[in-house]
Amino acid sequence: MSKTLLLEHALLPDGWHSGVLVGIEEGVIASLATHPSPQQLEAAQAIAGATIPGLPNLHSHTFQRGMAGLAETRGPSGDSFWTWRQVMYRFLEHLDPDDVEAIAAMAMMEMLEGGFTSLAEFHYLHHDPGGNHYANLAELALRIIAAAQQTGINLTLLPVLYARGGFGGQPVAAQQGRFYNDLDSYLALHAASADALKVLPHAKIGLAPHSLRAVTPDMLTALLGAGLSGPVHIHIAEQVKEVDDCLAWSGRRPVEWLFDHHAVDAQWCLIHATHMSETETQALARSGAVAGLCPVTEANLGDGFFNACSYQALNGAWGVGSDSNIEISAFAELRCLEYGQRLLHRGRNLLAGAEGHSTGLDLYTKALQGGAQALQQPVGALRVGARADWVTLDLAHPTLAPLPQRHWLDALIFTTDRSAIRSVTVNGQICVLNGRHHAREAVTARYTDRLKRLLARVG
Ligand code: NGQ
Ligand code: ZN
Repeated sequence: MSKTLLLEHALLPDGWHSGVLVGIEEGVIASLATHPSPQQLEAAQAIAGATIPGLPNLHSHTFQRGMAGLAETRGPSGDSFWTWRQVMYRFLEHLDPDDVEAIAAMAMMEMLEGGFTSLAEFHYLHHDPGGNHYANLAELALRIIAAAQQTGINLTLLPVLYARGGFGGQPVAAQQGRFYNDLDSYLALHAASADALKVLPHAKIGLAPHSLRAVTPDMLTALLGAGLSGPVHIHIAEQVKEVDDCLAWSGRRPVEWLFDHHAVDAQWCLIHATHMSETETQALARSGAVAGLCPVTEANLGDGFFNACSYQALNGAWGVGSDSNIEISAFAELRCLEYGQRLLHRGRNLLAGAEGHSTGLDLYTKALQGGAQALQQPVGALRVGARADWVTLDLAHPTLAPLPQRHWLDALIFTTDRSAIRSVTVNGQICVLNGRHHAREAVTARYTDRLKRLLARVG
């Protein structure tokens, strides 16, 4: 199916243009003209407003959307990332495949409504609450895929290897049984997931050792040598305790350890990388790998601040992810990243590339590039050959209407006003109009029903 659209304003790789003619074929941008001729314009459908590429969401565990609000009650002492993780593990004691699918659809729908058009799902929940394999090893991957199919988000699926409970090869705890595979069952799971993914013509598969805590060095080497293609994502150096444990185990810090033992390159995405020395920051920036920042979740979990100013000065690649999905908003992630640096360094406009640059536009541009690289999909730019994935802003909205073009992204990101989104298009199809996803009613009704029943079981 092909069509031709005339975008009133469009953010192209070299900046804003007005009156851009876009030809779409099979959901892909097949042609793009910044100065169309009158004949070219004849058959075009006019799209009012300002169109920007949809942001790739490079890191998420969709099921955690279901526990939003359940981990914000003060515990007996020392609430932390690790006590949050205990709450998360308890939540998982009752989650069944229908719940997983309903929650994933809800999260993906909210991602689309919040400006994310593609997603890397870091999928580590594989087995039933007793740790037993489902009849189909990839049952829960299938549920993630079904949710992507229902909502229309472009998916990169990252089946996760989780085989150990801590540094030094500690066995997984009972509560981690739902995540556990040895390398052989992981490879079988990966193959079954790749097979299931065929229903989504645009999807991509990658691989993900959960963290240096959750695999042994030998396993990591074997996994990387197993002939699987696609991006490699790993959680790393998110918490100070994790850095300390890694030092106690190996004498090296996590990022340092990884670079000592593996050829980290542009295929890689290091999730969080919060606690890095200057040397590690330089190594990561030089490697071409993407830093997968999840600023809203990192704030919620009390992780710390990413070394963004040094990293940016070294021109390191980065993108953003919604991780725990406590709040789902492309704009909020970028705002939170910049605000973290402002609070830390007591400055302003810290992640703008140079004098005169818009902070919002520079943040958005970097996150588009890093996100597309981390997903290994042709997304994140309005250019020929890329997917027709974009967000169209309402220029009659009071947040944008009074402003000249150069301030639009600043207004959007720093107000995080998603009501300025008029529509969201994925693979050339509108899936969100006037703030509402086309399946919103069905998705929210099922989510609410499943969650009520689940919470009655959790108690
Ligand atoms: C996760 N989340 O896998 O969901 C982790 C917590 C862990 C974040 N790191 C569990 N934000 O790292 O062991
Ligand atoms: Zn994560």
